[in-house]
Amino acid sequence: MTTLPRLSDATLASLPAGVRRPGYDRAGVATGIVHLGLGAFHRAHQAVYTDAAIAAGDARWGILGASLRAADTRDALAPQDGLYTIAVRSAEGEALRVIGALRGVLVAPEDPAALIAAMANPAVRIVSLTVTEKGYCHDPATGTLNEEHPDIRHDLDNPGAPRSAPGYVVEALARRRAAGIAPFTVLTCDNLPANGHTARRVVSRLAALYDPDLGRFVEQEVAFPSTMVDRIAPATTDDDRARVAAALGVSDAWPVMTEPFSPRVIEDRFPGGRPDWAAQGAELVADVAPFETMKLRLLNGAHSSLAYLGYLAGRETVADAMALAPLAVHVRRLMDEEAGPTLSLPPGADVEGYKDRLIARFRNPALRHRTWQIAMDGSQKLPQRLLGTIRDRLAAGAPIPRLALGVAAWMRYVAGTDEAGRTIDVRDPLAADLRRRADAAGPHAARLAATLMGVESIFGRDLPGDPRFTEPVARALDSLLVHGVARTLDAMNAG
Ligand code: CS2
Repeated sequence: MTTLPRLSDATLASLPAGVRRPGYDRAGVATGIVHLGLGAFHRAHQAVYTDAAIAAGDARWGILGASLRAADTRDALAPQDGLYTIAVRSAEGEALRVIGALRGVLVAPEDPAALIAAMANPAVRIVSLTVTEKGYCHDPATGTLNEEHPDIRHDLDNPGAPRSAPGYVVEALARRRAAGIAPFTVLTCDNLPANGHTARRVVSRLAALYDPDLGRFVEQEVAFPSTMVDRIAPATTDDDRARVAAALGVSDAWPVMTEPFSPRVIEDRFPGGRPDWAAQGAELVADVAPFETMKLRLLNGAHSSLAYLGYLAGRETVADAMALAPLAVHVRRLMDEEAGPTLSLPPGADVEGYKDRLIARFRNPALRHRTWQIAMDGSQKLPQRLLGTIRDRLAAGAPIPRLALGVAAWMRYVAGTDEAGRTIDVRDPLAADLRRRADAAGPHAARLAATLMGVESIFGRDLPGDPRFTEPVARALDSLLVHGVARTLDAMNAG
């Protein structure tokens, strides 16, 4: 790509003066955290907070990252001594900062034993995860371990060489227990409902399948604090790489693009200690649940709605989708009229301010967050982003037209063709099943809605039998199929 030297410890000193960099001796930093799933979300968020905590003087918390599938992150970052840039982008411009918290990167399938050994090291006090929703191998509708999941079947037969994130966590906890080493805290940062509880349920069930005693140990002795971690970090493009290299004067194979905003609310349950994230601006609280629900229902619920409706209407990015005026109106009213009223935040929490900021964040012209990226894995996302909200609304006897439209747009999307007749590259663990169902139903709204609602791992058993849900979804889907996104929104906004 370029003949510039590579970003590394050796070239750090040559960076332009305006670029913030690790202001500490990296060689003196110990590994206190193992992180599974080294994507942009982690590198834009927890690693940044931890970098600041190390810079403030606590050298116990270097991060060893592990990729559970591909080698690409390791291949990019190993020649850079684990250094990478975050580009904080907004209409005002771009601020670059080099993060030094990452002490190394492992590729789990290359050497599963090495990752387990690292996790079993007594100096490691926290194992954190951003493995995306599907990485928990759970049933999204119930939040329980999917015992038929191929990776879980594999891990039960090969506990010493697992494939799944829960498999690694269980095996490492078992090793520590056998060696008399206190367990690490399991810190999930994924967008799951009650994420700490869900992680505990999944991991302790897998442990119990290995050995009931181990299951009880995990259930009772291991801390799984819940978190609300929030920062939009779209996939990096080659243009981003070129721009960052030009600004740095050295090349970075994998810089992370992100936004100025990065709230982090964490339940303060870390028996083995934690970095002083609070001094870096994180909120440590006794109960994260209300904040998590707020984020999942307002940010992620709106994001998925924008992704499906925007993609179908030919909008490439979230900012492009927000530029479609009726879609921007819809998203705001979805938050104000349907999702917002289901939330119960502690006194003093500024929900109105959060919604206002969300609209501004979605409009950020510099981020280029693709609707296609957010549309991925909808089968794993719908339950906590739209369906939980729908259940609460129905229980309160309240209407759900805008939530139902989001579900219908997902149905229209997974059927595989956009409004211009182009094939959609649907990425989802259930894509093949969804496609088969859609093909069998044809472009007939009631049939298409009924067959897709029959996927129990998404919709559960209750919703497909409730006409207060099925009717508005089928109506919205019919309108999307017959009139398209723009006219459907116009009609809804006029109501
Ligand atoms: C997005 C999230 O890709 C998606 O599904 O909705 O990754 C979102 O950007 C983050 O949760 C923001 O904190």
